[in-house]
Amino acid sequence: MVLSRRTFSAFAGSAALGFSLSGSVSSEASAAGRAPLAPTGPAPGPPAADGRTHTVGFDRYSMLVDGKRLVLWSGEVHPFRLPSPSLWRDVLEKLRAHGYNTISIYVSWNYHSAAPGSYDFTGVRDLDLFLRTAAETGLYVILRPGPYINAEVDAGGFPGWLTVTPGTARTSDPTYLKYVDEWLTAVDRIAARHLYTHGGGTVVLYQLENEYANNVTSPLGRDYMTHLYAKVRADGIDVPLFHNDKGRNGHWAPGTFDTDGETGRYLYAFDGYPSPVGQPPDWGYFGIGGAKGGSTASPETPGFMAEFGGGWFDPWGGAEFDGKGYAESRRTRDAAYERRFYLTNLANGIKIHNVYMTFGGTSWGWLPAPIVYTSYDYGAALDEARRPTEKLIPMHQIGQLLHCVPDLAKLDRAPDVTVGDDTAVKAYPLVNPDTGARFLVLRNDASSETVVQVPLAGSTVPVPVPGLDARLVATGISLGRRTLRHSSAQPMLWLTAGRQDIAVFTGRAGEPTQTAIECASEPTVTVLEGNAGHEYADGLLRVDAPLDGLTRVLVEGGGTAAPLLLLLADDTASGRLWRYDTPSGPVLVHGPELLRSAALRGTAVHLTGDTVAAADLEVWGPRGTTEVVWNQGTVKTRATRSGSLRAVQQLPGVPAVRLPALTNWRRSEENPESAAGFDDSSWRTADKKSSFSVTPVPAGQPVLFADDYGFHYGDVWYRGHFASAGDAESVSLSYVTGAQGLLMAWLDGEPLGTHRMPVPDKKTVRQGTWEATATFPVEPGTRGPHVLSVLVRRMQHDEDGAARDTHKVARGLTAVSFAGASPSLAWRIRGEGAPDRVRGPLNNGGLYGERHGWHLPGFADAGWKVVDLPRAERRQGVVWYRCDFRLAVDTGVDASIGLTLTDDPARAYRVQIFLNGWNMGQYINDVGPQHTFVLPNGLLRTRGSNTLALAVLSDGTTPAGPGQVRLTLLGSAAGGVPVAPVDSPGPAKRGARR
Ligand code: IPT
Repeated sequence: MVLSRRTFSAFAGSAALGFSLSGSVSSEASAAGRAPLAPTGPAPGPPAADGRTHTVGFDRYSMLVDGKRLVLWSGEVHPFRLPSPSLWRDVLEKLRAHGYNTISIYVSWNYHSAAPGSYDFTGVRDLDLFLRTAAETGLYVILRPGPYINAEVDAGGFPGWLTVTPGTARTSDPTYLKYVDEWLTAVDRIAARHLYTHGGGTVVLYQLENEYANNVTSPLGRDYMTHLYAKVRADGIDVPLFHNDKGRNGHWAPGTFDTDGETGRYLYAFDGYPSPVGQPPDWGYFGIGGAKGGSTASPETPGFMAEFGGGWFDPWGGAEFDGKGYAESRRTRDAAYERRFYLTNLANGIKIHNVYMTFGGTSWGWLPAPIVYTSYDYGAALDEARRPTEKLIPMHQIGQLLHCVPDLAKLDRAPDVTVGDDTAVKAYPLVNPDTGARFLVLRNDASSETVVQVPLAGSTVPVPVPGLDARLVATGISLGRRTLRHSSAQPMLWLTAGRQDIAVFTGRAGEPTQTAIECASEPTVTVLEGNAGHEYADGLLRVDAPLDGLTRVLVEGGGTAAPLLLLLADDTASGRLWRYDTPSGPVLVHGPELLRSAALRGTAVHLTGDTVAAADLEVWGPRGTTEVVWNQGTVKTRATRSGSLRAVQQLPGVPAVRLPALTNWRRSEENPESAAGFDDSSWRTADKKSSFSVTPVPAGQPVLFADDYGFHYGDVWYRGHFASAGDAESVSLSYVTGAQGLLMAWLDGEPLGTHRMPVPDKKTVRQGTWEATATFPVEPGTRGPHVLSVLVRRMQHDEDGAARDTHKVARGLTAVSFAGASPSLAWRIRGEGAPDRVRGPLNNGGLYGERHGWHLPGFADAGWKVVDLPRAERRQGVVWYRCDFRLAVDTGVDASIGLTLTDDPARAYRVQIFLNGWNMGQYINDVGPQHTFVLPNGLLRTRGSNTLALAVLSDGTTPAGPGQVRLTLLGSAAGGVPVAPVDSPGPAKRGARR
């Protein structure tokens, strides 16, 4: 694309002052090298639970915190998908370091409530601790407690017990509202303590409901939303509230329902998950991209994307990513996707931007909705094993920029820049009306790099825009005590360290850059590192340099007393630059994989962080800093011409982590429930006549839906007793599950067979409920009595995205009939025991082994038979394998360890994986695609002994494993956070009913 002088002057001509992309110095202020008008003040520093009162408001441009503009640059993280509270800090520190200033969290009702009136916020469910950790990390919080959350969790977050209550959920039904109030009271009691308005924490926004697209105009919906609003306010939540519209529909925009007479304290937000293929959509904020949404729907509130896709989820069988799993999600939504789509969002006026997910984590236990498997990695910027990926780099670049350049918090669209139509580059010109700072987002929708020729200062500046990527260029922004005229590279940050200002610009390695800085007179320029040319003319210093690592140019004099260190960083080098704000001023660190914290004590700067490979360490700190301490060890440094302290020797990388082989397995068979003589007299009788399920009860049959008998999670057993089978030829069992559910049946202890729901394909993948009737031939002996035993793996409740009570679709058996006879059956049912008090309601289903503690550490398995893996046995039913192993990971090493299962993919079996009693998820050998299960430290004793228990369910049609079972090192770093062991009681303390 070539911007002609004529077309570009439209843009330049409207410059409020100072800067002109056409290159002519358009005002005296700029010619004199005077700094542009300051925005409303620097962006507020990192928030803390500081005990002070704060105002949290907004206008149509942005949030206003204590009257200062703030762009919320947020990542979605789910505490319930990382069941090890110590690691919350690890994830949050990684996000903060990479430029995020906010996190957004769901709170999942089902995770905290095993029964009506019971709300548990202890241990891995400690919301208070999570919010405290976020505040300590300096992150704002967007809180999203539902009551409905979707989120690919069981029943969209509704507790199992809610499926058996009357009334329609997600409406103004009084029974539903009564339970909603219970939940909100419990969450809000904690949330209210963490509001930024009172300095108790850093919660600044609170979401009502989730993508509620039904009943938008009916009282059922309006009264419901009105109720939620009033309830949350009554609970003392005084930060702005909002709802996330499913798309740009204008649903639940301010004024569409009664917000208790309040105005100006409720925001409009919407979600977007555009296809990564094709052009990023415009959001209408500036009147482009459609009539609805953005400022059209809500002109007085800032552009707010409550969720914008940072990846996507994958169903059982891996249909979404052609079986390639989350690596493919990350490949199709890579770093360039993030830069290209998110800069487009900013260019469309979005000022509250949340990426769903930024750390996806694990849907452990029975948390996953039927459409997803255990891993919720999502292809997010931080992977399931907590390892930073390349996707964090553009987020880091943009996040730092938003912090350092507050002009970006108030943008108007500048007159259009015409770009030639022979090119795929789209240009979004933007201006801050107060400061005159200008920005141009250049987006390349073609796959190969284009160089945009931008005429600047009498010459043409080539701005390279890589294929399927974007670049933000700025003019007229402050770099401390100097002003940027232009750069072809993207500004990333500036700060004042000691005497000097430091400014960082970024782009791709190898690309040429041109940067022009206003200088009243000719400065002294020293190229300290890298290749760079420079010249001074007409009040401008121009530096030309190809990007290669970190190029350093020192600018001294030129009418400004303070030196400016110009750092030109390629993407990789920019990912090794860390800004950290301390009470004595900002610190800039270059070199290590991660900087977690910086603190000044006397003349020493104390740093904590991670290394993987050996790394340089260089620190720019406030004046008087002479010593550097890294992870408690003093580092020998020398002062550099760059004004930094640089370690004389590299920091060591991470030592090797050795993992043991898993040996000495013990084996025990179960499913006594299938035997004719099993005593089920303590089981519940299944004889109900009616149900609140949305699945009809078949005429003439008892209710067999498991939820109606209090069994909501995992496997459920049925035993149907009958006196005589007469001339029965076959039995038909109708059942309902989520995707990949199955049923196994036995008659009088003899296997009848297994029925499995089909593997979802691209078409059926979104389908929640799976219904089938399995018919098995029977040859009952003439002599009764008989017993039909059935095991159903339910695979969780549907979500309720459309607000049609689909979480109340039945799970388990629905109807049973015989051909050739009509015996009358008396049913007993048995599912999970009382919830594990520590591990929570979603940890266990109703397998015999689970009911008897076979999954727990310390369970007496001495009598079990010692066996070697792999196994290959043909059997319908359940077999358990247990093994203990010890780890001795060095202290100071953060190892991410997974459990990997592999076998011949033709073998039909699945495995529930228990680590120290915690249900780490489900492996389905012949479906996949997941083979590696992350074992989070804390649950995993990295220095000590651990117990693995595998509950193997096999259908008898093929030999069944386990095959190979081994520990996998997913990543490691020297550093990390201190990890406290998560309580993992054995049978004695468990307190569960057998
Ligand atoms: C949107 C939900 O709000 C969120 O909970 C999650 O389910 C996400 O999608 C997908 O992972 S729903 C929208 C994509 C229709």
